[in-house]
Amino acid sequence: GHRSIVVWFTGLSGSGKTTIANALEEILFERGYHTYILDGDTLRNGLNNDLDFSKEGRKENIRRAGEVAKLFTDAGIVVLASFISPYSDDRTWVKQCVGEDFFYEIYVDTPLEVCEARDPRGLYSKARAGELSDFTGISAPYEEPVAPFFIVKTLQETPQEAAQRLFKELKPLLKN
Ligand code: GGZ
Repeated sequence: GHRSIVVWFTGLSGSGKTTIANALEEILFERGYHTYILDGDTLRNGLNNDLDFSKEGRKENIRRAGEVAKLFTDAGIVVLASFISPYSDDRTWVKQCVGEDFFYEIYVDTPLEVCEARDPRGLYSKARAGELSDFTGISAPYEEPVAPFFIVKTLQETPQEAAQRLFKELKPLLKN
């Protein structure tokens, strides 16, 4: 068996959170760890489809995500959570919810200009055109993590390299 922790990816839309979480899941799966991916986009299509992108909507989104993450760790599963989670106090809330020793914050630090240039779903251009309100980085804030466990500079390494480097850091923490 292994310890179950929450690996919490935070960063802008299009920063690469989901891609890195998926790459990490592959590494963990190959080594026999039990994992579950919790993703903002997925949760917002189901459990959280009643929530908007206001500060309050995001707070409730993150609160529920934190509670769900806790349930999975109780079940012995390593949770890989990807949420923009732009507000420090919401992230701190999750840390308290799952327990400080079980919460590892990963900052996917990709500059806004790069996310906007990638714009995989055309959301930035919609936000710039005023068709999407409260868009993180454009018309809503992103509060950078002050002391993240791990930082990924996506311009300096591939998602696979980042996931490998992250796995090396996490490995000792996953031991019982
Ligand atoms: C930010 C938005 C917005 C607004 C839709 N602001 O990159 P994506 O497209 O595929 O994933 C993003 C997702 C963000 O959901 P989260 O649950 O992670 O956000 S938060 O933690 O802040 O609650 C993005 C899409 O939803 N999206 N409108 N206005 N992202």
